[in-house]
Amino acid sequence: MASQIIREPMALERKVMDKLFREAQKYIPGGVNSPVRAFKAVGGDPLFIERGMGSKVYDTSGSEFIDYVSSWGPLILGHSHPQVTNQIREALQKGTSFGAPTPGETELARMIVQAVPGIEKVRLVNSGTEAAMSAIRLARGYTGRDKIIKFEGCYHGHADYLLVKAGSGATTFGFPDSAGVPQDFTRNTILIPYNDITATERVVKENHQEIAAIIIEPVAGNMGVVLPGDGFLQKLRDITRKYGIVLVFDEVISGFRISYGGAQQYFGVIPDLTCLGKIIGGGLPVGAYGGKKEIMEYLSPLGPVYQAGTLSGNPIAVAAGIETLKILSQPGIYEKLEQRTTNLVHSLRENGRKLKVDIYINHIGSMFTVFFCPDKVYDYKSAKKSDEKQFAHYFQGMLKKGIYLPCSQFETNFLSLAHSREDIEKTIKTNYETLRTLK
Ligand code: HOZ
Repeated sequence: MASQIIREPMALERKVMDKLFREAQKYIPGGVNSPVRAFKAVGGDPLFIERGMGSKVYDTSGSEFIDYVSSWGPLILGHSHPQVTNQIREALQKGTSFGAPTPGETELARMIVQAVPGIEKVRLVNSGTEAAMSAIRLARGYTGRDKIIKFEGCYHGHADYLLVKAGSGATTFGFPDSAGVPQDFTRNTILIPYNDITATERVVKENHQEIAAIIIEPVAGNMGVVLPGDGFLQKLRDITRKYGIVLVFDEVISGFRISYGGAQQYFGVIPDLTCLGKIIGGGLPVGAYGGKKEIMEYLSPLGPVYQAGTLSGNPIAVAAGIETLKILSQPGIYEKLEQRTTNLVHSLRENGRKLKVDIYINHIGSMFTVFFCPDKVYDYKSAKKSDEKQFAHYFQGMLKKGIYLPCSQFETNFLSLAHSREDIEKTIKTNYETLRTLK
């Protein structure tokens, strides 16, 4: 690998990749296995990635990019971290799946319970989607109620009743309410604008006997980064406690990302149930949901709520997750990530100010989004005011100069521990040059 020639991004004609994309489209809808990977919102065809190392990805024509997608969040240590890949290799020697308990599952569960304040017991699944739909079923089983509250622009995976005003690809492609979801399936989903505590209190007071759960991304990462306003999460905690409603934090993105104990530790608000994914699998497919023992013990085989999975707790994914969490548990890691991100964000803001380009940046921990709009972004409506055309130009300009960003205005940039001072300096410089072309 070391001897491979790294070409300047886009220096090569894209013929090889065009061919790969044409071939992919023959067999895979849209040529992608998850819609957010398509470059539809920014134009052009997606890169085909050959490999990743540290903060960089390399496409099939050998071009190098500083990567801020980080596989949409899991790769907080960067690509191909040697300790993680070693553990994966070791686990592989023993077999790939058993459909029976393994010691590693208990170890990962123990680490999660020790790290996340709201989790006393946890169940491993295979994706964030599974985690969220299982947590909702559990909340319904536990309370005996049907309705749920979700917030506009939050994305909790692609279960029918959660694909309502959903963020991520659903927003990017202009279908926040998916076709194929019977109206009847969403009639128990109540929608409220993010950060609107007045509306939440009113709706809860009017419907509390029917509401099983309030589910929220405590830091929204699927309409771009949107932060909870002062006291918002605490007020949700107070009102759910008052009415016996299960508070579910979807920390698939924020879990182990903004602090070792996630957003709940960062803000000091402890939910009843938590959904996890991404980082806890170290880059392999994993999800989890956990919470109060009393609620979790409603799950089969102890209780009446059913949920299952052949590959749940897969030993390879579990090995990658354990090693990732071991590294993250060392002191100073999150401070370092947050400091680097803050420095980067300050310089990007400064660039916008100098060049008089209207940008608004939200950031927390190692997550940030550059919105192309002048005003504060605090909910779905304000995020949607962004100039998506300008974003598309920006994205393409950055890509041409070797910076790989999420290909939508409504996604999150993720820094990893592998992003070096040089990477950040190059990103700031490229951002300046690219913003200048937008004027
Ligand atoms: N939450 C991720 C993007 N916002 C999901 C990635 C995907 O849908 O592929």
